[in-house]
Amino acid sequence: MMKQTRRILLGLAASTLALVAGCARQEKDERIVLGFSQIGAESEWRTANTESIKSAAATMGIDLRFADAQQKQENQIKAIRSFIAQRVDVIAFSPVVETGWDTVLQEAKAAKIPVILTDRSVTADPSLYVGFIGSDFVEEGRKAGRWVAERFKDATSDVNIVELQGTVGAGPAIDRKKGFEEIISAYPHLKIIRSQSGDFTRAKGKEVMEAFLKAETRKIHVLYAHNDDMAIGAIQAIEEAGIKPGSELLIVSIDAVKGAFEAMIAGKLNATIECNPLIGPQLMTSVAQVVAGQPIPKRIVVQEEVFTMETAKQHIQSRKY
Ligand code: GYE
Repeated sequence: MMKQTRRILLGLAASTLALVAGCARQEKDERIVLGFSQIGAESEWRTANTESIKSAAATMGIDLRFADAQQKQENQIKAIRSFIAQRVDVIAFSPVVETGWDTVLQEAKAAKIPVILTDRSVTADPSLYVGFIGSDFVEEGRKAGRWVAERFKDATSDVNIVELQGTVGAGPAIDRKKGFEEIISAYPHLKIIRSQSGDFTRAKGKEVMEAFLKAETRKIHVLYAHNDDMAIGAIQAIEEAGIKPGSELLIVSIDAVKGAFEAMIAGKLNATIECNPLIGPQLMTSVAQVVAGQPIPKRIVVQEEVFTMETAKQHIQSRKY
C-alpha cells in the first residue's frame, strides 16, 4: 500500500516537472519569427498565395507576423518598419510596385534583418535583399503572345487586340506586357489597339472592358488580360455588350486559377497561362536556411504551364487553386 502511494506521488511530481519545463519552453519561444507584408486580396491568385504562406508557416512551426497592405505601397513600408522595430528574424514581402523601396530596404539592412522577396521583385540594388522567389513574368507574357500568334497564324487582315494591364508599376504588369509585345512584334497583323490598367481586379477589368467596347469602332478580336480576374470581369462586360466571349472575341489571360478553368469549361475563356501562387513552402524553407546562416539562391523561378479550353475539364479536378 505504502509503495503504491509513493509511486503515485513520484508520478505526480514527474508530471508537474514536465509541465513546468513545458511552460518554460513556451515562455522562451524559440520559433523563427517571420514578418510578411502581403499586397492585399485583389485576386483569386492572391488569396491562394496568402493561404499557402499561412499554412506553410504553421506546418514548419514559424511564427508568422502577417500584414495586409490593401494594395498600397505606403502600408507595406509601414509594415516593414514595424517588423524592423519588432526585431523579427526575417522579413519577406511581395512588393506591389517595383520602385521606391531603397530607403526601407536600407533600414532593414542596417538592422541586420535579412529580406526575401516573394512573387514580385523590385528594381533596387540586389545587395539589399537575400533572394527573390517568383515567376518569370516576361515568359508568361511570351506564352500568351505565342498562343495568340498560333491562333491567328493564317489571318490575312489585322487582328485587333485589347490589353488589360495589371497594377501600374507592378513587376508582373510591366513584364507581361513586355513578353507579349516581344512575340507579337514579329507578326505585323497582330495589333494592340487599346491598353489600360484594370488593377488586377474583376471590378476594374469589367469597367475598363466596358470603356473599350464603348469607345472602339473597330471589331475587337482578342482580349489579352494580365490576370484571370480581370478577364472574368471583362467577360461580363463582353456578354452585356451582346458579344460571345470565347468565340466572337477570344480571350487569353494569366494565372490559371479555378475561376479561369470554370470560364474555359463554359466556353468563355480560351486559354490561361499558369502562374503558380503556392510558394509558401519554398519561402519557409528559404527563411529557415537564412536563419541557419546558409546561402539561398538569389533567384528561385517557379515552374508553370499553359492550359486551354480543349483540356480544361481534364485538369480542373487536380487544381489546388
Ligand atoms: O497574377 C495577379 C495578382 O503578382 C503574380 O498579382 C502576381 C499577380 C497575379 O493580383 O492575379
